[in-house]
Amino acid sequence: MKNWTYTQRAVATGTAGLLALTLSACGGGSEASGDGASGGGDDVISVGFSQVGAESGWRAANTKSIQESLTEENGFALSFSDAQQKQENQIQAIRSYIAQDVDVIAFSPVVESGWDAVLEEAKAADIPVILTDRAVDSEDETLYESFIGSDFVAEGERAGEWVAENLGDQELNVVELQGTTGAAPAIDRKAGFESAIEGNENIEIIASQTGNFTRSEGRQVMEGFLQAHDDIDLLFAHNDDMGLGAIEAIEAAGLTPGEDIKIVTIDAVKDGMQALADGKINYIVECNPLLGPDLAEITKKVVAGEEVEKRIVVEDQAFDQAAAAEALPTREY
Ligand code: GZL
Repeated sequence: MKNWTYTQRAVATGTAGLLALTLSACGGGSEASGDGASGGGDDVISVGFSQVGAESGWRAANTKSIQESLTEENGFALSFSDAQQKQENQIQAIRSYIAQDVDVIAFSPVVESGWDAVLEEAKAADIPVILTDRAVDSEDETLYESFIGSDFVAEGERAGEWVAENLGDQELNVVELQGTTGAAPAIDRKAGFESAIEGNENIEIIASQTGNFTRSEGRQVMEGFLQAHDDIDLLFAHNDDMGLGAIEAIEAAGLTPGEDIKIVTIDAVKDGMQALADGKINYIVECNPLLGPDLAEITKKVVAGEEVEKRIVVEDQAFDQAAAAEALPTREY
């Protein structure tokens, strides 16, 4: 597939709308022969994807959605790498995709900051970048074509609103398991939750610490919370997996999750929804991981020089215990 230069690609701008330019291929683009990329003819789009890792049930569902959407049958040659939650591994993977001269680079940035240099290198190589799932805090929005993902602030607000509406009429000591330090979902979910409970003097966050979005670290941190506090009323966990790890710690302490300590989480993956239906979690705000189809569509539009939206926010639902029992049989993830 030919590579397109930035100046020759239609660019959607906030004010001027689509800057429609005469689009023409910039000459022979090299076929990506990236490791893992299955080759293909001229009409195959080579994509290098750097994934955060395999830290949670959400991530596994997200990876599956991307790999099932960017298939050879659908016109793609996908190179996929797992960064094991390390930014340096993602930067290295992006640089290798630049060296392979892929048509498009896509990635889910493990943290918000520290991307400008490598994104400048992709821009200098005329390789468009698409962000999925998590955002970057780069000032220069020309460094990427589009962001596809959820509104994490809204997810945190929705969790906080449920707590305020259902439990806010009495003193409520909250402990918080934050996601990965510096990650957009961790920063934004915390901000959203705090804004929703602001002004309710009954609700106090008495401890807050990262569990890095993993079940094992969620359990370890919850063990520490339980040792330090004997008056915990509710756990707010930034994802189901940390909440599930915390349930193990709560039960090991002889307490009943969902009753002695209420639990609110975000994601709505199958294991979380099962715990919700079983009464061990009280409320879950969904974060839809099925971003593969949108990524495939946006990638084809970018390569074709068509206008793409700068930010594509996917729809999220929320579930209480009754809704979880009803939804479980048909959940895709
Ligand atoms: C959210 C995603 C988060 C999930 C976690 O879009 O980045 O990362 O909430 C996952 O489960 O680890």
